Formats: sequence, C-alpha cells, structure tokens
Amino acid sequence: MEELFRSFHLDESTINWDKSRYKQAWRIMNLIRAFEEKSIQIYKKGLMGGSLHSSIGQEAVAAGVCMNLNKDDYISITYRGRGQALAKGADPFRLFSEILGKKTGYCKGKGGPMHIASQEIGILVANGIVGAGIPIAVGAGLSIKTLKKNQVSVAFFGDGATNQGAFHEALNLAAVLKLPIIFICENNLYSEMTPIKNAVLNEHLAERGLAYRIPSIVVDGNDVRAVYEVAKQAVNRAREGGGPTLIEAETYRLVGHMIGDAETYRSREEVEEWRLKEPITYYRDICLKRNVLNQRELDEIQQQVKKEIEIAYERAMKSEEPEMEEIFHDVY
Ligand SMILES: Cc1ncc(C[n+]2csc(CCOP(=O)(O)OP(=O)(O)O)c2C)c(N)n1
Repeated sequence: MEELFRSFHLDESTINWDKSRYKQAWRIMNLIRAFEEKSIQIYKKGLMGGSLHSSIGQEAVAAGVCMNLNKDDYISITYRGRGQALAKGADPFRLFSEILGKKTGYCKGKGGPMHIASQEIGILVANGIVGAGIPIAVGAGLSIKTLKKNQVSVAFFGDGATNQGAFHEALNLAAVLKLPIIFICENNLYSEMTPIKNAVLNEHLAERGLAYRIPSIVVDGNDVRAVYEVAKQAVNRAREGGGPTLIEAETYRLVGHMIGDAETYRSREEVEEWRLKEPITYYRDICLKRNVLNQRELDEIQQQVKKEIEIAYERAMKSEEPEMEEIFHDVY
C-alpha cells in the first residue's frame, strides 16, 4: 500500500527546462498576481458584486499544473479560481469583464468573480459549493474515456474540500473506472477560518487517496518547477490510460479567505514566515541563481504583464452592461 503515497522532492539534475519554459512560468505567475492585485483594487472601489476570494500566494500551483494542459483539456475550479483560469488561457479582458458584470464577460457578466466557466478554454465550472466541482471533473473524465479522446480532466480544490463526501465519492469512482483525471488539492492550511490540522488527523491530506488505491503525492506548492514535474507525470499517466492521481500541493494564501477577512485565526508572524517562501520571489531567486533568466528579462516580463492587465481592465471598464432582458436568459 505504501508505494502509492510519496512526497516529491525536486532533483535539479532532472530538470531540463529550456529558456522559453522558464519565461512561461514567470509570465503566468506574474499575470495571476497582477490580475488578483487589480481585482482587489476593483473590489475595494465597490465596482464588483459578491465576495472576492484571492489566490495571492498560490500562483505556482495554477501555473505548474496548467502548463501541462492543452486548450481542450478540462478543469473545474472554485470561487478562488481566476488564477487557474488565466493559467488555462483565459483572456484577462473577458475575466475583468465578468467580475465587473459586463456583457463581454465569460458568462455575460452573470457569474461575477466566483463563477467563471468557459467551454472555449475547458473551464467546466467554478463552484461556490465546497467540493462540488470534484465530481463534475470526474464526469468530464468519464466522457473523455467513453468518447476515447486524448484529453484529461483536472479538479482544483482546497484542503477543506477533502472533508466533503463529494471528494470521497469522486475519488472512488475515478479509481474504479480508471478515469483520466488529476485531483489537485491546494492545501493552504485553512478551510475558511478553520486550520486544517484541527479538522483532519492525517499528517498529509494526500494520504486520503490511499483509501481508493490512487497514487498520491505531496509536493511543495510554492515551487512552480516541482508542481510542473509532478503534474506532468500525472497528466501523462492519465493520457496513457493509467487512471487518476491525487496531488497535494502545500501552499499558503497571503491574503484573507476573502477580502475583508479580519484574519483573527492566524498570526502576523505566520503570514510573514510564509511570505519568505512565496512562489514569485522564490522562483525569481532560482532563475537568477541558476542563470536561466537575468534581472532585465524578469523585469521586462513583469512590466509587460502589468501593462497588459491595465489595458484589459480599462477595456473591460468601457465595455457594455448587459441589457435588462438578459436577466431572463440562461436561467434554469
Ligand atoms: C458545502 C459548503 N459548505 C460550506 C461553505 C462555506 N465555505 C465557503 S469557502 C469555505 C472554505 C473552503 O476551504 P478550502 O476547501 O480549503 O478552500 P480555500 O477557500 O482554502 O481555497 C467554506 C467552508 C460552502 N461554500 N459550501
């Protein structure tokens, strides 16, 4: 049983990334960070409806996983999932439009910040119900297998979702049917305001995959290269008919559960400790130390991404509101 569970440790000698991949990872993580920072400003200006759950600090998971995916692969995400949507290829203009309630949004402005979906880029659903996106991704996995397609399905969810019945049912079914699915648990240590250690006795959440005989791996979720390598193995395995993998990516959200969270359940010291290992700074240091990208190249991409985000935001702000009669469409 033990061989099904392992912790992944990056072996530098096996990393064969070329320069364009190093740039790609840097670009995606910075795009997510810039998008999320801008979204917080939008929220604080009162321009957005609903709540905003930011993924600042968790960018390496979205980037490392989605860099292995094709446009027609599926992902299911949560209310915190705009970063994964961007990593999957979402257009920042259409994402800003969505969170601003504009007609040009991915869901015509009806989804808001918590409910992004797009058939064009394989985003099945962004669910506000904790754990509910996991069986939907399994359903997509079943369709891939039935139709004999070369796609994979990925479910992104948090640590808290692993206490939902839907998680266990979904893992069991995926294992029994050997579906092409990758379960990505982003363990940011808190389920809303509850420390996961108070809610689960397992040392690692990935141990839960063992109950369903699913290969289960723990990885440093703040190291984009480690996430990429682990996800690559799982994606290849799924595409080759090997069945599901569970990946627990250990990470930390550097902002509150939602904007406005007083964060009384964790100490400032803890947040500052995690800030030292945050994914963007960590990756920048690796790039410089290994001499794969220099400071000028890193700055250039970062500035370009920030500009892109500003332009997308300005364009979304100028976009049209949906017409009044739209309120009766797409309602089931
Ligand atoms: C079924 C259900 N129960 C409770 C909630 C309230 N709730 C919203 S977010 C959240 C925390 C989920 O934590 P986790 O799965 O770790 O994801 P994270 O927010 O950390 O990304 C809870 C309990 C909900 N939305 N759905």
